[in-house]
Amino acid sequence: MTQKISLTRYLVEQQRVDGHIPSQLRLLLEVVARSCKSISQAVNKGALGGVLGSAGSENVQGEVQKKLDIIANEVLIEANEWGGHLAAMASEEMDGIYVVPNRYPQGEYLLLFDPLDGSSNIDVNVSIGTIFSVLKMPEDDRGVDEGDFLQPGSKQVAAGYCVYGPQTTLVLTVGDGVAMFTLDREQGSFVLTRENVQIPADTKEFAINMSNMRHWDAPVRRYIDECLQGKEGPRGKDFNMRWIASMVADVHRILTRGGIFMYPWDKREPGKPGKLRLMYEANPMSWLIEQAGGAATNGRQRILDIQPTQLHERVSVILGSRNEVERVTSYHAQTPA
Ligand code: P6P
Repeated sequence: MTQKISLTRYLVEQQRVDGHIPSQLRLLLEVVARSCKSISQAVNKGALGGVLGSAGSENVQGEVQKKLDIIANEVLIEANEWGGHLAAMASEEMDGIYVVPNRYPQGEYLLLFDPLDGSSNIDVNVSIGTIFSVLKMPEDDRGVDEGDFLQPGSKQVAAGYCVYGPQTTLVLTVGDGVAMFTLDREQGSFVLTRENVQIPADTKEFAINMSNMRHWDAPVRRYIDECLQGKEGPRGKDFNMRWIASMVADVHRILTRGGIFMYPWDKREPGKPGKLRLMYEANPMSWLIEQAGGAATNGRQRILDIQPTQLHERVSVILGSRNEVERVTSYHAQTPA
């Protein structure tokens, strides 16, 4: 029987063999994984745990907060603030950064997260997830502030998500490929179930919210129109469509079997570059996708090269199977910005 490799053993071996993970980063990732286990348990209780429905408040994005959004955020803050590995945290659910209180030692890492992505799906029992990104504090000795977080996605030292679906699966990269760990509820530990994940360069499956079609820019309209024409059209093959309205679940499908995910700019709110957030949704997901051989752009630029100017800034996202993302990006290049 093949031996089960736990997340802890995987991280220790990455630290020992590849020197890839300093001990403080290993500690951080284990604490995040433990937090995801706690969030999974809260999510799985559903109505029995009195955790469904809205909390009656709004987040910085002006979105109604679900009770589980707040619970997940609190779990991540409380689990990570005392360990000495972090200087500060940032969350979709908090307006400003959360600096580790003086009563705890400060570390050299910055943790960013969307504590519960896809929360509109909570009450209808559809997969949701936690997305996280890890940066290092810039090398200088002054105190931590929001500006320290404003680093391009290429500076991430770790990124991942945990999807709370039929299985609870943690997906992680530290820059040496993508590994997947499934929660063994009997043992209470994450077990390695896939490593060196690779996305097929081509696909027949696209993910986009089709109800926004009339609002899209021409390059996106062209790409989707060609997919919809199927075998008889310029692509010469039929396409399938999926849209779970939970980025974690859509990205997990793409990492598992390929595909292209698109949340492009649209003219409903022309002043906004897109709906999804750069720092704690697009950047971690884009790194995972690239580490698995895929591509991720905003239509015109590699997402990981974008220099952020605001903590909660939004971005247009096109990611997944490399040849498809390059096709959509080429259509944008043929159209003046
Ligand atoms: P729409 C969830 O709220 C989210 O941020 C992503 O997880 C998801 O891909 C997208 O928004 C869904 O947006 O407009 O289709 O509801």
